[in-house]
Amino acid sequence: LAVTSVPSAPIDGQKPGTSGLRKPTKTFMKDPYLHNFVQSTFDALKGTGTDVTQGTLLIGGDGRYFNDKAIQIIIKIAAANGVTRMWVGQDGLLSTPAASAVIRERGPESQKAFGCFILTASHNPGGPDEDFGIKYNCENGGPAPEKLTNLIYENTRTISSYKSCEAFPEVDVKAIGATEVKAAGGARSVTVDVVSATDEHVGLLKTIFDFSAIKALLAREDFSLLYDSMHGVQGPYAKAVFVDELGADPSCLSNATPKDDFGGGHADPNLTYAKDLVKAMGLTNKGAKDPESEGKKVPSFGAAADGDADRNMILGDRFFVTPSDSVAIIAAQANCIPYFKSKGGLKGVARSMPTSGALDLVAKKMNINFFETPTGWKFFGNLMDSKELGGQDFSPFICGEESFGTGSDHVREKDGMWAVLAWLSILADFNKDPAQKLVTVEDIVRQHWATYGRNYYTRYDYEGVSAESANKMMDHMRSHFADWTGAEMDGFSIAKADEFEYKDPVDGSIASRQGIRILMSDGSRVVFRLSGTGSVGATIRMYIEKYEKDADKLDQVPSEALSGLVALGLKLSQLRELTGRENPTVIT
Ligand code: VG1
Ligand code: CO
Repeated sequence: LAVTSVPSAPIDGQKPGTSGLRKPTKTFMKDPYLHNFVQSTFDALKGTGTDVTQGTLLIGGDGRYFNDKAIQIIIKIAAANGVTRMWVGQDGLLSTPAASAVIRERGPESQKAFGCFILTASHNPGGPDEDFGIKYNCENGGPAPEKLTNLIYENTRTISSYKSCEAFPEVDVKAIGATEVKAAGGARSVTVDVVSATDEHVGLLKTIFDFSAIKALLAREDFSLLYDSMHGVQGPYAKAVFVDELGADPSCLSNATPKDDFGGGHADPNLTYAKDLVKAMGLTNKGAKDPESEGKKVPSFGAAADGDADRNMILGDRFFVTPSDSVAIIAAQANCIPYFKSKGGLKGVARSMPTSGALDLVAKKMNINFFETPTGWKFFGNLMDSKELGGQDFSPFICGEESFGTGSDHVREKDGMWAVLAWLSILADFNKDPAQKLVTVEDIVRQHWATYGRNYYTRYDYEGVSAESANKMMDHMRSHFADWTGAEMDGFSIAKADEFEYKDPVDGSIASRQGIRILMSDGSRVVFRLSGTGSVGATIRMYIEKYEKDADKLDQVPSEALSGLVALGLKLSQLRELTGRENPTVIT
């Protein structure tokens, strides 16, 4: 356990974004890129009073290329920084929600995890020529707050050396069990324990949902399921939940073996990238019924996860559920889930600003607490922990984002498996009587629209734009807020144009420049943001929403219902002129 202090120097651009630091894998593989970031995190933890010699450090990742090597590097640096106990997910794996669950659930008080390094670039592709990433989660199981990530970044700009126990033996992450290394003279010992990647998470889910009710649904003759893990980390969890716990046939799982390049695919569960699943469910990549599926039998329920398994896509038989609708429907039906029912019903909900207002309508009707936060899961954590932080109790709590992220306060991350089990619970509740015709995903969504109205929604992503032109476009809009506010344009009346700023109601911190909003007087919106998860250049996101209450207008094709607003957004932003990009890379 001899500690070496290895000279180092600052490397530019190590600022964590929406969810951790993501860069090309090759950048991460070049020493001391990872070392600097990990050491800077330890220095930031010491600076904020976390005693890393107590408790446990958790380490795991989504299995992408360099996952295995990165783990060994982190173990050596952690041991040198005084960490005495580490847990590593078996095979080096931990999904993002499972990491959150392990931090919160595993071990006696004296061993509880103080934090976790999760090795993932989430939905970004993996492999030697793609992306790698790292994020740090705190003892509440949630992503490090901006306070901490800013401090980590400051440290990366002044670092002059990192510490490492270079002689620490390679840990075999395949086999469950502990490796203990004693310092010469026995003054100190460090234990690295390879632990199950799935036990805590699956155990926690079993306390939330009625597994026997879901089992009964899966046993129905007229019900079938297809779950696509997209070769990300979800495979082992999907097997543990659906096959081992719920007794489903393994054939309902596709791409369930984690691969370090996600099988060459783009492990992002949306209509464009989850194309095999979308096709199998009888849909086109625009979410419309695929004429080729006419007369064919397709599964009643389909779902997919991203690389680190915190995202989810929900599909019915030839039917796409938008993520914004999904979170609203789960909230409206929360009492189908024992976790919420047993706590006296849902008490609070939140969505990120660009997510549609469908959830707002549910909160209003249920008369519960509602919050609109900036993009990224870290902002939900304070609301969930409000009571512990001396504020109000908003638990039980549900939140979601338009980017296929949904979850609750059972952990402090979005949780792809949770969302799927939530939908299966709702379906199970609607289909208790095996003699009755199956109530489908589509039936449930249409019923929701009939009650609340429909929030037509779409997101246009322009990937790989130059940072300069993207910033120019944002600045161009900023300079026009005043003349747009109150203007009538192309049949729309603009009530307000501004830039979203969030004051955290729990700790009072302010997050500014969180997206440009052009709000119409009828409640429709066009929102612009620059992505904080890319690894090179800039990605522009344009979010479009239109609310429709008229019962005769609930069945429009979204792209048609939204075309006027899309045109207005492109015109006002001058996106085409300023970036030279005619069409988006992805539409979700
Ligand atoms: C994107 C999504 C955001 C999500 C984030 C992390 O961020 O828009 O809603 O929380 O990814 O998800 P951005 O800054 O690129 O828009 V994940 O599954 O990549 O951790
Ligand atoms: Co993810």
